Amino acid sequence: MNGKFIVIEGLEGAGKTTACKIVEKILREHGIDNIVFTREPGGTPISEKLRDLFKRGVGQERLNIKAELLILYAARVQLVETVIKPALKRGMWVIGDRHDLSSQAYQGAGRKIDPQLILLLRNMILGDFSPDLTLYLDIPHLIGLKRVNARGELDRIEQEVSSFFTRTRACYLEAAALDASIMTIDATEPFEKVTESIYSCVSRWLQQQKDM
Ligand code: Z5A
Repeated sequence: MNGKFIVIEGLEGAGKTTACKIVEKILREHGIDNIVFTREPGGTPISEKLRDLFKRGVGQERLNIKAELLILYAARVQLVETVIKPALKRGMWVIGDRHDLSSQAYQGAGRKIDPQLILLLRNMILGDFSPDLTLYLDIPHLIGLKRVNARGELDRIEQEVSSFFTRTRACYLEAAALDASIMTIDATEPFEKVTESIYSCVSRWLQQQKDM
């Protein structure tokens, strides 16, 4: 099989980091060892600088929401063009901790940025590039927050109000309902159950890829 791009999405604390490791384990069990990991925003030296700018801002200056969106797309295109596409071309498999759907959900629904603007940016910057499979780990914001609460200082997004995350989650669920390449996993379940669901989704999908 040629390399594929598998993305893990979800609100914070959904268990994305854990899910990336489970997907890696499944791929290795299927004899796929040429795996690259990415995270967004970030994943290249320039994109990591942009991540820091996005997460922390600069001093007291308020980051305009359209500037925020552009920072995210700058980081994304740098990662896609210099890491993801070259890796896929070499036949590697890429496991991404977040990708473009995060911008649709957080900036589009959460920040209420005009969907036309996001679509325009998406089309101009990414064209028809998209993940082969997305696992969306669904969790209510407050449950996810409880899991990550111990981490300390909150970043700009983590300081948002509950309604922001309610809109963000609704956007994820709507996207998953409309797009067969996005599979929803109930991330409120205990580890063992979530692991089982990921195994079942990814194994089924891998079989479909082999049959194609
Ligand atoms: N963002 C955006 O706005 N627009 C964009 O386009 C992009 C991103 C790409 C990135 O932050 C922020 O950027 C993010 C969206 C925004 N902000 N928010 N919110 P990040 O990379 O620093 O953080 P994150 O992406 O939200 O990930 P996270 O907070 O690290 O969560 P996670 O990776 O999903 O969770 P985890 O680390 O795997 O697990 C968290 C804890 O829960 C950990 O202690 C686990 O042991 C525990 N856990 C995991 N699964 C379970 C289960 N099943 N039961 C119990 N406990 C569990």
